[in-house]
Amino acid sequence: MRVLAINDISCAGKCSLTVALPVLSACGATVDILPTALLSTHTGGFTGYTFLNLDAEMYKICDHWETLGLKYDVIYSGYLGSRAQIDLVIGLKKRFLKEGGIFVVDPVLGDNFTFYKGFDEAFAADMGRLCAVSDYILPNETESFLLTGERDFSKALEKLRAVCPHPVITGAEDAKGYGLYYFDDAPRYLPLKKITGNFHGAGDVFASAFAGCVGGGFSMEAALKLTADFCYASIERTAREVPDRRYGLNYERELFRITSAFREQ
Ligand code: PXL
Repeated sequence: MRVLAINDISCAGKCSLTVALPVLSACGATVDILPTALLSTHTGGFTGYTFLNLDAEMYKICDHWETLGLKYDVIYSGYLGSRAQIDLVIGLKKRFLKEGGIFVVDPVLGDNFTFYKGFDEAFAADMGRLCAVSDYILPNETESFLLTGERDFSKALEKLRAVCPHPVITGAEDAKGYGLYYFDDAPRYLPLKKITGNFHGAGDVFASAFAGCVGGGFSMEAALKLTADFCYASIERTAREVPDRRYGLNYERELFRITSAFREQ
């Protein structure tokens, strides 16, 4: 399986591409990367971080790849550095996704019911257009709200499903408890255990593992269960081992869950 991971490089604080590469590799993928921006850290909870937008370089990289005839089984996109990049990524499906390949979009926009720094309503509307050309989308509860205007997850899932065949709303907390709302061939709910706290980078660990599992041949349900187990174990370990939660998940020693599932597949 050959995967293209489109995301930023946050040099410190595990998230985005520094997470996507090892996690997708554990799924047995050969991973190429298209970096969207270069930051000293991610933007959540840090001040004074550096940010270099890579718009111009992305166009050049893609033009070169076209001369090589590169094609991917899976394209997975996460944090995008500008609205212009959204149109570029929409175009990549046609240019680089194999016939029958899978396009997974994590519409990174915000958390805790606020936008991440640099994002706004216009960005969310453009992200909606990217969701509309994808096979799987993985909004968290905040992003689900920003994309649909719905706080009720069943209604939000219905709206997302009108746009994309397989939406997953992650980290959804409501009267039912905590879990995933998703649509495979019908609307479904997967209850999960919750560990209290704000764990930066958890969404990227989740999206990378899910893209690798579903791209690697697991059913949507099996991919979500395996991904959720891996994330839970990583978050539990992080809660024990990492005092400063801005630096991301200690997922490394939990990767065996993924590699062993692929060995048994
Ligand atoms: O984990 C999402 C993410 C990715 N990349 C950057 C971010 C964030 C969230 O804050 O700032 C640069």
